Amino acid sequence: MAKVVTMGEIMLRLKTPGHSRFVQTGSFEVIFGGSEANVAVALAHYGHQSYYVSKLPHHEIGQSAINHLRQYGVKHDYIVRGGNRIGIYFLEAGASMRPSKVIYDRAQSAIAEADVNDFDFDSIFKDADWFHFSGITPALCEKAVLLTEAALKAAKRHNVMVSVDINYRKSLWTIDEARETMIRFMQYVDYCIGGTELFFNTIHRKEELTVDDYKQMLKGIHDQFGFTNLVTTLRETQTASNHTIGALGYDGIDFYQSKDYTIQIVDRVGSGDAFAGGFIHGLLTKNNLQDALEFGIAAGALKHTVPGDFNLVSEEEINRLVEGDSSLRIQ
Ligand code: KDG
Repeated sequence: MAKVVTMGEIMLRLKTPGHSRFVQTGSFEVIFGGSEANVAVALAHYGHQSYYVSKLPHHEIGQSAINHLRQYGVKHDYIVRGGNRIGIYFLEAGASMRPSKVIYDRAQSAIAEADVNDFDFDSIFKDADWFHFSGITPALCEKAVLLTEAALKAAKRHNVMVSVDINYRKSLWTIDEARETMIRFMQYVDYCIGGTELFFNTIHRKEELTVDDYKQMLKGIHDQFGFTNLVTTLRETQTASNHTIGALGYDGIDFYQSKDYTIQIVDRVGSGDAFAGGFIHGLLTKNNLQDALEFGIAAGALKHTVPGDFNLVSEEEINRLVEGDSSLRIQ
């Protein structure tokens, strides 16, 4: 199996129980999550040597985050200790027509304050096969932009394949800031996931777009910016309890469309990361875009059934869904 590296911020996730509102809850469910950590867990689950790069404080909560990753098979050799704090995100799950809410408390976290010299990127990437990052890390602050760029340059020096999930977070940076940085980073990227809103400078309501709209957007991104291998998830419904997803890919010549799935939501946080992890695994093992999309979207669909950020489903369960096993139909 491959050596896969992801880099980002793992955070303490404090979720109100059930569907309680922030203003009424007296307690929180405590776990850990973070986009690239979620991808690392998925890839470890599929049997890869999955390494996570980050910085966490010396205190016990930092250790607990590492233990959590280890528990799911993620390798922590490249996690540096230091800095003052771990980021926190508070989550209130939506219900019916009330959408979920996220509050970040992550300014000046250890990874946001990390220095490029904290990491030996050449030794991290010298024998790596894949590097995945997301637009969340460079959104944290200017230092994190430099850190991401240093990682990307090292990955490319060692001919490592690179994927990005654009993962635009409007509470962390403006669309103009995101465009400027992410477009500059695209020279290092082999596979780009999502981000249609960034490249078109508008936030679309996904459920109002047709597949043809998405095709035009992917082709537009390709023609305008010259990237190949673009994929996006499709047709998300807006209700808090029900969701239909599929995926579309474009390699500069042909479009590829996956099956789609309608899902009842247990916890949708991390489903995009589950898609990314599944898609990367698909590319590493099946080496064709169509099969990678099918595996990715089935992984993303199954994530909706698992509480927490991590996609704790096996390759076998995902394959059974891809193959249409009716005992696994989601709805
Ligand atoms: O994709 C899921 C992430 O949004 C969640 O894990 C929290 O990383 C996170 C973020 O920065 O939003």
